[in-house]
Parts: sequence; C-alpha cells; structure tokens
Amino acid sequence: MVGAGISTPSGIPDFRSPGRGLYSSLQQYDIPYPEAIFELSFFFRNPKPFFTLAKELYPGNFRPNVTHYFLRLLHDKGLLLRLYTQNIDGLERASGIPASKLVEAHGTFASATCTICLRSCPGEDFWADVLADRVPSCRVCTGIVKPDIVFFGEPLPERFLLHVADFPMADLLVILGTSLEVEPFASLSEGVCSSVPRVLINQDVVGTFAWHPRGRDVVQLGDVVHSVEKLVKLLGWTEEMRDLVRRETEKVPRVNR
Ligand code: CNA
Repeated sequence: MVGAGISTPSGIPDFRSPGRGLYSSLQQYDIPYPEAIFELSFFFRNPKPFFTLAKELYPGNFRPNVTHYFLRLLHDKGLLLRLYTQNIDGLERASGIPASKLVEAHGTFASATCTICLRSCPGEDFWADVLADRVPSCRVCTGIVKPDIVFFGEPLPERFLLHVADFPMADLLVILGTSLEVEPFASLSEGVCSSVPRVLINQDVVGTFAWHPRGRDVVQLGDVVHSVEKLVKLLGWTEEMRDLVRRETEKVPRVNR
C-alpha cells in the first residue's frame, strides 16, 4: 500500500505535510478551499484549476524514485501480489510495473471519460489540450472530458474490489508513504490475517500502527528513500537495484517544459 509520501522524493508534494504539502500551496490554483480541486460541483463550475493541476502532473514531468523501483524489483522477482496506490501521478506505471499488478484506488490520468455521454478515451486523447491550457472536450458530444481521477463522493474503480481476494492471501504487507487517513483505502491495512507481519515505512507513525498495533508490526520511521535503501541493503539487492535504476533512467528522457 502506498501514498503520496513515496512521490515526494520525486518532487511531487503530498497533501498534508505542513507548509510543503499540496493543500498548503493550492493558492496558485484559484480555488476557494483546497479540497474543491477534487469536487465535482466545483469542477462543473470551473474545471480550469483541476486541469492546471493535471498539467503539473503530466507524465514525463516527474520520474520514479528508488521507492518505485523497489516495488518494481519486487514484481520482477515474482514477490508482488498487488500494489495498491492512492497516487494519481502514474509513477508506478512509469517504473515498469504492469497495470495488471496495480490497483490505482484514486484513479488515473491514463484514461478519461466524457462527463456527458460517458464515452471513454485513452489519456493520449486529452493531454494535448491540457498542455495547451485548454479544457478537453468530447469529440462526439463536446462535453467536458474528465480524466479518470476519483473525486470526492465518486465510487472507487472496480479493481479496488480485488482487495477482497488479495489481502487474505498476502503473507507480508508493506505500507509506504501514507498518512492512512483516507477511507476506505486506510482500512485495507487491517485486511491481512493477524499473523501476517505489516511493515510501515513512513515519516511518522500513522493509523492503526499508532492506535491498534499488532504484535508482528514493524515500523521504520524517517525518509522513505533512506529506509528503502536500508531494506534493499539488508536483502542483498543493492547491486540489482542500482542496475535497474540505471537501465530505467537511461530509457526515459526527462521532458522539460
Ligand atoms: P498524505 O495524507 O499527504 O500523507 C503522506 C504521508 O507520507 C504522510 O504521513 C507524510 O509524513 C509521509 N511522507 C511524506 N514524504 C515522505 C518521505 N519523503 N518519506 C517518508 N514519509 C513521507 O497522502 P496519502 O497518500 O496518505 O493521502 C491520500 C491522498 C493523497 C490521495 O487521495 C492521493 O490521491 C493524494 N495525493 C497524491 C499525490 C500523488 O499522486 N503523488 C500527491 C498528493 C496527494
């Protein structure tokens, strides 16, 4: 399970870190209060701020960091049952983890849906408009095309239901970079069997690790990259990680706008 804290080392602010979180820096988006950016009622009145944020998060503006590549390495080794992410930055996909291994619980910019005729389209269809500061519109009915990001009050993607089968099957749960404050995502942390070790890697102790810890819980506090590097070293995977990061970094040229 991962959240915004795994992408702060890639340069994307989280929501809640005081002073440097996204919610503290949303003034530039011309919205009445931070949460409005993900509210449908506000979006239909003024979709611009959301698309300004979308433009910021354009794939290619940011790169996966060691944490994403650690998860990719788990997949390469056949150890990743599933990656449940709250992030909408697409860096899990960018790290090379296939979509079949992902549950993007709060949605994705990889696809979009017309708000009027509900026609679905791939992300490539709307990015040109977003990058040119235009609100993308449907080719069929001219309705506003909304990227498949889950707004407040919207149902989670159907794939989220995979948790019903995944969590009882897991024999280790690793939780990285999340405040475990957003439901129903946060409660997944309680979905593994009570005998299954849970490892929290985060800046601070959060959620059930604070108020209802289990006997086999492990908590590693501090910067996520530092903690992951430490874990990788303990696993004896340092060389492999270095090779993977080198290969992937050479592959994806950074897009500078
Ligand atoms: P959050 O509530 O902002 O919590 C982030 C957590 O990560 C906090 O506990 C921080 O202390 C911790 N953290 C931040 N940086 C580090 C670091 N370098 N090392 C270790 N820990 C760190 O974010 P959540 O994901 O828990 O909240 C869910 C929201 C945030 C979802 O709806 C997301 O869509 C949303 N969000 C996503 C992104 C993104 O896609 N990158 C960015 C900002 C917000």
